[in-house]
Amino acid sequence: MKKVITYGTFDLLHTGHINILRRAKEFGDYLIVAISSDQFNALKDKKAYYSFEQRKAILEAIRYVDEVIPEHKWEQKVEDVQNNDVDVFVMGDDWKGKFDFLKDHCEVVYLPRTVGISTTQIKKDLNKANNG
Ligand code: C2G
Repeated sequence: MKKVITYGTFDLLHTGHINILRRAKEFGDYLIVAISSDQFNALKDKKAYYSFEQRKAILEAIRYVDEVIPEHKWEQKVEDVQNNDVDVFVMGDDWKGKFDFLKDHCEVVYLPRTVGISTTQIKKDLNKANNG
């Protein structure tokens, strides 16, 4: 069984997230998603609208996702790849090059981001709509 892993916050789920999850799954048979804990989001200077538990439940409902694990720190990727026998690591290309150290342990793939959508933009648009 070919196993794929990807990481992210996946807050306010949108088609950009769905696109990368669908394409990541195409690289294997089993997709693990490591989603950022609320504490780790703080390290990324991100405040998710949905809690970790909510984001985990939402991701587990997606047909492309086979397993959801927590992401607590930047440094856990090598052990995640080893402990889960991962063959392919996939991330959006806004991260291009940042995780090449994983090439010693698995295939590393950066996929083009979906243009024109982001959680940050959704929040901005909603604030504008509500505040006139
Ligand atoms: N993404 C995408 N297209 C978008 C928005 C996001 O392809 N329009 C991808 C990102 O490139 C990333 C994944 O969706 O691969 C999740 O995005 P975020 O939730 O913003 O994750 P991020 O904050 O980049 O966290 O250790 C890695 C970090 O946890 C990644």
